[in-house]
Amino acid sequence: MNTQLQALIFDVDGTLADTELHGHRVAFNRAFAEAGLDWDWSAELYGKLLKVTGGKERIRRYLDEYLPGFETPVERDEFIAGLHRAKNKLYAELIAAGDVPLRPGVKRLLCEARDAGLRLAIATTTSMENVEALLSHCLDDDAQSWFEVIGAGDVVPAKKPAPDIYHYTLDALGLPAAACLALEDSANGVRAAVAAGIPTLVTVSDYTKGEDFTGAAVVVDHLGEPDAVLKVITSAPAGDPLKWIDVPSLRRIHRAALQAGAELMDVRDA
Ligand code: XBP
Ligand code: MG
Repeated sequence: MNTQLQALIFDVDGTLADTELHGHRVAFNRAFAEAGLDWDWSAELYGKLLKVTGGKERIRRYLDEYLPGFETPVERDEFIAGLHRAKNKLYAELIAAGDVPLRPGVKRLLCEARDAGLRLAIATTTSMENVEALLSHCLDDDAQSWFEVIGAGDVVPAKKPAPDIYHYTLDALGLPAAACLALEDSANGVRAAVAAGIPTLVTVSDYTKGEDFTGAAVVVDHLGEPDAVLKVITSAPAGDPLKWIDVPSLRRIHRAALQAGAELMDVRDA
């Protein structure tokens, strides 16, 4: 099997940009206010709700856990879907207003990867319209076309930490897991990518630092830039210290992850 690195699969929220605190959370609260609800998701409460992936699923969990007696004015699924639609519209406005920039190193790495002939894909829990808004406003008008596959939202029934969205993306790329590298920011994302057998690099975000990233090939604070070097949190591959993530360092991380996986299998087989 050709296990050279051929494609990068990016998560969106928390990885391409810190979208949660000043993006999705604010948009949820505005949607609640527009609907005449006095719900207010503080930064702290939102951190707890983020353990549930998917905006609709998050609203449902809030109702179940925090407002068990709440009677929805229309049927529950319809009520949740309506709030979620409104939230995504407001989210797109926040993105268009420039409230959520890309994380350090993201644009540089995407451009370098394209120049090096690596294939690009996205595997995310968030809705397709949110991906489109982020890519076109923060990256480039035609940035959607940079990604051969965009696996998003409800295209699979089970969201992260289930591996389904990664299986969907691998199938669409026509590549084995070992030929790809996933970039994630959360424990739920790592569980999904690792369960699909994909070596995974983590850039932690404010909401996810301290989570359990077992199975990740390397955990760093961000992708880094020549003038803003990254910090390795765990598991740097042997060799020169990582300063910023570029294509050669991705190849090195990918090789080391495959080798570590093979050694683990040898130990298990022995
Ligand atoms: C993060 C999520 C999403 C977003 C909100 O996805 O869990 O639910 O918080 O987006 P990822 P939606 O890290 O996989 O990109 O409201 O569209 O779900
Ligand atoms: Mg994420």
